[in-house]
Amino acid sequence: MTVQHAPAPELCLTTDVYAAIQTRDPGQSEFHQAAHEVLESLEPVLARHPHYTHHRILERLCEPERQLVFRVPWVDDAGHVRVNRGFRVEFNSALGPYKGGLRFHPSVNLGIVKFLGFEQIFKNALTGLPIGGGKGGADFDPKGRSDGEIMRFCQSFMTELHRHLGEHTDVPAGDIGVGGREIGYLFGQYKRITNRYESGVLTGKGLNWGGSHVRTEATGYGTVYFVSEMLAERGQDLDGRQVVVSGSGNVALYAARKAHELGAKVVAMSDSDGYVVDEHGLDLDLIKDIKEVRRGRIKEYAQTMTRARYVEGGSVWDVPCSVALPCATQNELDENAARTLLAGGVAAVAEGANMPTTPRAVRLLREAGVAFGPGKAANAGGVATSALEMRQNAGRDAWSFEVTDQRLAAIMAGIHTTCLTAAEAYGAPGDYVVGANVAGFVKVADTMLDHGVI
Ligand code: NDP
Ligand code: 2IT
Repeated sequence: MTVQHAPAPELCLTTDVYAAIQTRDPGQSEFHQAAHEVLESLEPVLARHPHYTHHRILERLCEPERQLVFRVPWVDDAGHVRVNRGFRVEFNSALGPYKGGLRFHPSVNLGIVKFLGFEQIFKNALTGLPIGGGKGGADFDPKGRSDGEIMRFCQSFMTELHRHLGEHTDVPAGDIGVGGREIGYLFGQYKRITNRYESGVLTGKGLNWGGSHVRTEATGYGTVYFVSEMLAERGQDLDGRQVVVSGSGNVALYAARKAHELGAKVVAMSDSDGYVVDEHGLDLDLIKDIKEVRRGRIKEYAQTMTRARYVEGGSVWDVPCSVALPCATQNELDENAARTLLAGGVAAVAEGANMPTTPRAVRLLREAGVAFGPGKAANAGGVATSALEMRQNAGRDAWSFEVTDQRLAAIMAGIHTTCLTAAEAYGAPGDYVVGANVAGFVKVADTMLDHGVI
């Protein structure tokens, strides 16, 4: 069906939409940044397809379908009542149920959740799987909290959030500060309140109770599969390359692992306190034990491995490398870091984290001809494997590690091709930023047109 509309009263180009966002949501700087990056890629698309403008697709895309902000009261081990703020931004459900992680970190606010939810719309579209975009979390700091405190917090969080979730409605997963332990407590509470064993309501579950093989590894592995695709495009590979990974959480650990498996040497990793350098290549089992099992700090690596060096504070990007994988948090790789990386001869940068590279740093790297994989494409393996988990849950099925890993690798290769094809079609050959933004947008926008004005 074709809906006939009079031409829009004035042509709303991306700058007008951006100005409106700034006026309407002042102070949401991360959301502004994420929206700006997408909008500036879309000028040629809008010029070629004026119907997107007539139907106000940009304005609709930039306004979440629903935003939830709620109180999360809980009791700490000393018996004191604590109150945190919880969020869920259900951004866009054109392609499927809202899908995206939960972040527990003291920095979380509505602007951060909106930036993450906005990115998620396009990332999820790129996977080719039927998932819409959303994100959530709380300004809760899990650091130093006991298991009991984490459990009570998760239970209180889910007591409010459960009414908005469902396998066909909204399906959260993990993000910073939310891993397998937290997903377990959240799932337990959802099951208890609803009296439903609804496996598909959360992803990142344990293997005994509906989780998928490879979901734990998927974001990091997928990022490195994407790097391999970018390098292969240039007739190169990862073998023998020096790699630096920021962060030492879920994404960082498995990005480092896969880079190592493909013949690279991972020489530095970090956490929010500092970084470790090991010129012989980091012992990744030791890092995993410190961070994943002991929930310790990265400096403990240098205490055990005396050949390594720990640098308190500072920037992990000071360590020369040919492949840089920012896998910690937003805006952690700035202009200065980009200059240092370029001086050290960096060949590829892929964002395992969401928006870790500042706009100026992205520009410097792209202008210098570095293979730059934006998060929407490079870290899409996590949510893609979440969608594979949902598929297994829906079919009451469980695939092997090998089968799931092959599907992940195929999805990452598909995203790589999709980005290059879209970039070529819109006059920016080889530019993965333009390619990811345009390809993700067109799929969501065309679907929104099909669904009418909602
Ligand atoms: P984790 O909580 O497992 O690890 C986060 C890591 O980043 C830790 O090493 C942490 O250090 C560091 N970090 C977090 N915040 C800051 C900060 N403000 N400054 C410096 N370092 C910081 O999270 P994930 O590995 O899951 O997530 C990392 C990134 O990847 C995030 O951007 C997330 O949105 C993104 N992502 C995650 C996916 C997933 O499946 N988990 C999927 C796609 C993207 P410390 O311990 O000191 O806080
Ligand atoms: O940023 C992300 O893509 C995630 N945190 C994973 C989301 C998911 O639903 O698996």
